[in-house]
Amino acid sequence: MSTFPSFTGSKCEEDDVEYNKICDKHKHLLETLPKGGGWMEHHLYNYNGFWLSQMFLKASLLVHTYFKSEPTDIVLASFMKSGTTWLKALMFSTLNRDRYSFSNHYLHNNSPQSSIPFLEVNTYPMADFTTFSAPRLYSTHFARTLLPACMSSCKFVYVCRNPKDVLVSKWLFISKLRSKDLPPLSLDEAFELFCLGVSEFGPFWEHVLSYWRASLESPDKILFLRYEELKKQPEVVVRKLADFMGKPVTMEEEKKGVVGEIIKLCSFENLRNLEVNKKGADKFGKLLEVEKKEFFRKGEIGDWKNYLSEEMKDRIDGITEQKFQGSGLIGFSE
Ligand code: PAP
Repeated sequence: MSTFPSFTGSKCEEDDVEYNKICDKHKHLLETLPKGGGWMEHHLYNYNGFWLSQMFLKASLLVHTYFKSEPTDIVLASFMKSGTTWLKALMFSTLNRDRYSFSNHYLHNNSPQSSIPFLEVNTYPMADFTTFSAPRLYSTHFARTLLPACMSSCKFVYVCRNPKDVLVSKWLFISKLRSKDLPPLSLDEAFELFCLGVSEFGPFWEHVLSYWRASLESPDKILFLRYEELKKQPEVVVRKLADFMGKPVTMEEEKKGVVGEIIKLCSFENLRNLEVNKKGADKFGKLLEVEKKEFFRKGEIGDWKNYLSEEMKDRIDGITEQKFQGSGLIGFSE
């Protein structure tokens, strides 16, 4: 059964030769990598085909150096604003369903973000993931090809979402986090950057394809989900998750309505209205703090219709069709 990570803090940055080498490499990369317009900060940096902020570029180097995966790990992977918070709650409560009662649950007093930590924000000192009992659960926004080779033996749950909803959700979210030293980012500017692929952890399409291709190669290792499918058929997806995580729903649990309890606990309305998710902030490493309420905005399919013009819709749909062509991946019609 999964438990929580601890942070050893045993290494001192100044004395750590290896860490200092990474800092030098990071500095060199910041000076030499192609730059693009940042959403939250001045710039993003194109590293091995993906756009990362300074902080996550360094995190990538640290993960490659320090992180040791276990074959039993289950990793939640997603592009930003694709349903990570929801999946964190669902995966945590599905895997740990013997541990908490639905009337007095961990998620009643703790945010979903705290239930499954991000790999890339726990990099130095590296979260001591070894104190997890198997299977360990953690999440990442990194594309599949940016992860260290050791992680190819892990299981992944990937959730993707209509890029038009992702764009709108991300623009509204980032507008609140954007550096106060920068002028506000207009929707037109965000749209242009998104279409060019210049978006934290993106391009969106290459991100999705990195996991899609891996899921075709190893369907038993990667469960590929869609936010829209989860909205429409949550029972089907929760059963799939339980099977995939090696804890199928039993006949007895079916009779007790356990699947329905998990869905109710993790529903947008329930999570958003919990006191714990209304106040305070989630901390992501040393540098990033986000008001918990920002993770619960509308939680709907198709809210992009309230923001994007017909022309914008056509352009994103065109890019999606072109990028996904021949991949076997069906686009997002809604
Ligand atoms: P992250 O990338 O910052 O971790 P992520 O959780 O992936 O964010 O996405 C947030 C979106 O999921 C928000 O979408 P919206 O802006 O279109 O509303 C948020 O409202 C939605 N969301 C959060 N929790 C749930 C939930 N339980 N059910 C459905 N949608 C949810």
